[in-house]
Amino acid sequence: MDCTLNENPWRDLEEKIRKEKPDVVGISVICTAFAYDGMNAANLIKAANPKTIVIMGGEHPSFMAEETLRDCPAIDYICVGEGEVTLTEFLHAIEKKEDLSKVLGLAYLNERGDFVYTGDRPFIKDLDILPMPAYHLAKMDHPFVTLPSEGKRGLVVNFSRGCLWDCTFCSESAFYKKTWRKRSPKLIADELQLLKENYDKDIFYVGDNTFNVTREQSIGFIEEMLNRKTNQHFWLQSRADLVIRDEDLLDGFREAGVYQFMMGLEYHSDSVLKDIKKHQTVEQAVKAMELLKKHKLMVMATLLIGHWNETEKDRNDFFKFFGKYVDHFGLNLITPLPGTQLFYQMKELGRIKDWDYRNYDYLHAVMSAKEVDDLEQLNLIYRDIMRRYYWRPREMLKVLSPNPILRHHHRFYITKVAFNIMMHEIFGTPIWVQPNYQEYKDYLVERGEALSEELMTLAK
Ligand code: B12
Ligand code: SF4
Repeated sequence: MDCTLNENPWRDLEEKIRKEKPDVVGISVICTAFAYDGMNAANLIKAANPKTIVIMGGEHPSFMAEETLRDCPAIDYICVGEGEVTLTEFLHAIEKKEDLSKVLGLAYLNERGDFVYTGDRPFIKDLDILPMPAYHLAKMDHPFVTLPSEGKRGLVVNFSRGCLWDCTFCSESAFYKKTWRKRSPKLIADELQLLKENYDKDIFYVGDNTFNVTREQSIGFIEEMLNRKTNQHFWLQSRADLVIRDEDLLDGFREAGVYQFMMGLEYHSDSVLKDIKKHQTVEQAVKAMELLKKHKLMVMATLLIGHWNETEKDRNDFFKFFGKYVDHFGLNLITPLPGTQLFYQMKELGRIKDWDYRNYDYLHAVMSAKEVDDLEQLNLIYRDIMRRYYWRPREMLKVLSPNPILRHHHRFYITKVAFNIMMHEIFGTPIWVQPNYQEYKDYLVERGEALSEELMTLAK
């Protein structure tokens, strides 16, 4: 059950638990920003059926296992790391009433309240042993499952895990301990073909952190897609240095259906890139952007502002630099996600000013910068850059672009994002809230639960 797609996120979950009385429920927390909602879900499940065993997984609970278990007693176990084998062994052990301390990758509090970690679960060596995702169980045509591309509903797919680099802010690299594994191109193509034939899906955001770590993988993908002729379209993620290395493959990528590369270019100065251990230079960023344009591929850059030494001049230069090159502007505020090197560095330096994990979504400042101590001021700076970017005549004209992807993307961002920011600033309306979103405390009120003010604050 993807609760983010429920018409009534909490009520539908509670009704399902009451009706089905499951022995075990697994909760997935894919983002730190969702940590409290995961905990709220655990509380609700226990309230609806106290006998249900709750196990939680995902990056955030893996990194913060003890804190999460102590903050939320409704969570019985945490799966630390990759889930498939651990969950299977866990369920067998529960069924046979075996000793759970023998199941690697589990964290829990024992009867005395001590934190227990059973040890690292080795990564699955060959991702090809995993079956095809159970798409028939998912709400494939739900209106919120959407990416603004060609006016059609896209889908996120995932064909590899991890990354070989170690950027200080990256939770993925920390979670997969700087390793990279992938599905074979044949299985990737089988999955894409199934998505085309059974669900009419032909536009994808490939969630792999770094798609073309090896040339062999890229060549295999290109060949498979050219052979299958499924006429599907992809937006891939990569690094500037790998795009440069694979220049000879860029036409092949385009012919295989790739329309855009998203690269983590982060900033326009080598000193910041060095500081965040990007292992990449501004010169490489420019070259990669030029090559992509030369080969008629769109450029999306994910960018980070809010660095400690950043000045107003830096931000203006940043805006000018990236405003010149990119088709899609992925602006983020640098965030010390738990588990990352940045988190431990910033914690030690005392620079983290906001510990409310709901704000750890790259869209809210949680650390101050040397010249801007006030987080709200940094949030305003962020929104101002976004608004300035999209309100430029050059960007506005993209809503009429002959390129359907660019046209739809910009229509979406200008009407939904830039307009939303403007309304927020004038009338204080909320920004980017999915229509069905309900805060847990509002659900508790709806349910008729009178909580004390103190508990209400805790019910994040
Ligand atoms: C798909 C995706 C999305 C989709 C989510 C759709 C959905 N409803 O699932 C969309 C596009 C909506 C999205 C949005 C956002 N995302 Co996103 N997204 C991803 C992406 C690309 C893939 C996630 C995934 O499915 N991975 C594959 C599975 C196999 O890996 P996994 O989730 O880690 O799960 C494994 C283990 O963790 C464990 N496990 C996980 N859950 C459980 C549960 C149990 C019970 C058990 C036993 C084990 C277990 O087992 C799994 C298999 O081994 C990741 C990047 C990535 N490559 O992982 C980013 C990522 C998760 N997203 C991220 C972020 C920040 C966001 C946003 C906040 C961005 C924003 N500013 O808006 C929003 C959040 C909005 C939201 N509503 O969730 C970050 C999270 C970083 C962090 N640590 O907080 C990631 C890691 C990308 C990144 N590097 O920045 N995202
Ligand atoms: S290159 Fe991207 S995925 Fe790899 S460690 Fe850096 S930020 Fe993470």
